[in-house]
Amino acid sequence: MHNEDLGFNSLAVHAGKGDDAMLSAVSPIYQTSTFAFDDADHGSRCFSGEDKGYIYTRIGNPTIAELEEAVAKLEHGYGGVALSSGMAAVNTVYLTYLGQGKHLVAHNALYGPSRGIVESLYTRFGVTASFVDATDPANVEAAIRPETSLIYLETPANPTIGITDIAAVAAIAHKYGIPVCVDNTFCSPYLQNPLDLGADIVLHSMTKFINGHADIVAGMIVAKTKEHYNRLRPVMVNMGFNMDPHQAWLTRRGLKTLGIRIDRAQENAMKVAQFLEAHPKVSWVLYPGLSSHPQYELGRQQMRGPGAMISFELAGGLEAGKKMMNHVKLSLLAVSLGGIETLIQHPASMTHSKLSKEARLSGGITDGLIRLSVGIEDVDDIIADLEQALGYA
Ligand code: LCS
Repeated sequence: MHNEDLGFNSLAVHAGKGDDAMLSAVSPIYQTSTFAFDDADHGSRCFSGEDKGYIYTRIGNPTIAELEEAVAKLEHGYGGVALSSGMAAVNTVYLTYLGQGKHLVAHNALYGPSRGIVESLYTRFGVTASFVDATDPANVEAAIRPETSLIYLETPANPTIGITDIAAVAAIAHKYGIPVCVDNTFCSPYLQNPLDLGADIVLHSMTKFINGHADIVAGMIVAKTKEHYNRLRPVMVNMGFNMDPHQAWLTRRGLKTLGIRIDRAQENAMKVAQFLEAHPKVSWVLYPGLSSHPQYELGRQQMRGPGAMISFELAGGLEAGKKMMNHVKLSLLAVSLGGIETLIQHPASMTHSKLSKEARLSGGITDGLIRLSVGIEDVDDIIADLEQALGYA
């Protein structure tokens, strides 16, 4: 089978199958921590890299490798590095490119801990950071310093749904020789391929759309080149940020239906966004599929679809929002996103609560902002649920 000739959904189902004894098993799992060598010389050849044999699961495992290869193919990258969580992926990128005296330029609205860990931990090790509104690429250029060693974006951003022009930022970064990493969690490779737009590294919380079933936590980094891959992979291995084979097996299963799940969820999200925008109790809605989104045109160029994430605020602000969230019946009041269930949450008191209010507001995360991850239920049921909950707001 030549993977090069296959479409997205065919690759999502088949890519990454290794050439080994269990190939005839459609969905094998190697739940093992270690691998026996044929003899001592074989062992030493595996360690030197002369032989491609597996050694130890923290270093590599066929079930994990299948997932790494599949996501790397879907992201059009050189290689994938699977990790125990999305935060392990974020930290592997930070640890690889940041260090004493180095400077990070990042978008000002990121998943809370992706920004928080820089401000609370990396600064202790001599890293400095500028969080800027990267939806205007000129702000990124203005923040670059001689010691800037990484530009880090999330687009669309969690939870503001702001869209950054990846190609424009990559062109600026590469003038200065700085690598660009894009957190592609909100789109997944089904809707956006940052490496094709000039990014050097793409990462995912696979806890979200890629797995999609709210049953595991997982992360992935895909490097565009062998050089970046060879820098990133040892950090994962030696920090012990590795994935477990069972986690990889479940994620590989979830990946198989990524395309059809997103097709359904974003079809639902479009109708939900239109419903919210027309509702008298809603003051604003941000969704890449609505022409009211400030980067609507950029989203249409850069993304293959608007996705399933919506942010909105009620005219009654936070208090009204809480009443609404307390009365949903079908949707779940829960963090996380990108799964088959519709989830609603309040970033200022939940996912982004560890950031200072100043940091939240600088990124546009207002106290009244509510985030909705639209699932694959029947859209009439989702809208009826939100409508009855809005009745309490
Ligand atoms: N990047 C983004 C954009 C995320 O939304 C998250 C988690 C992460 C990285 C970290 O991934 P994890 O370690 O959780 O797999 N976002 C969450 C959220 O919005 N609610 O709960 C988790």
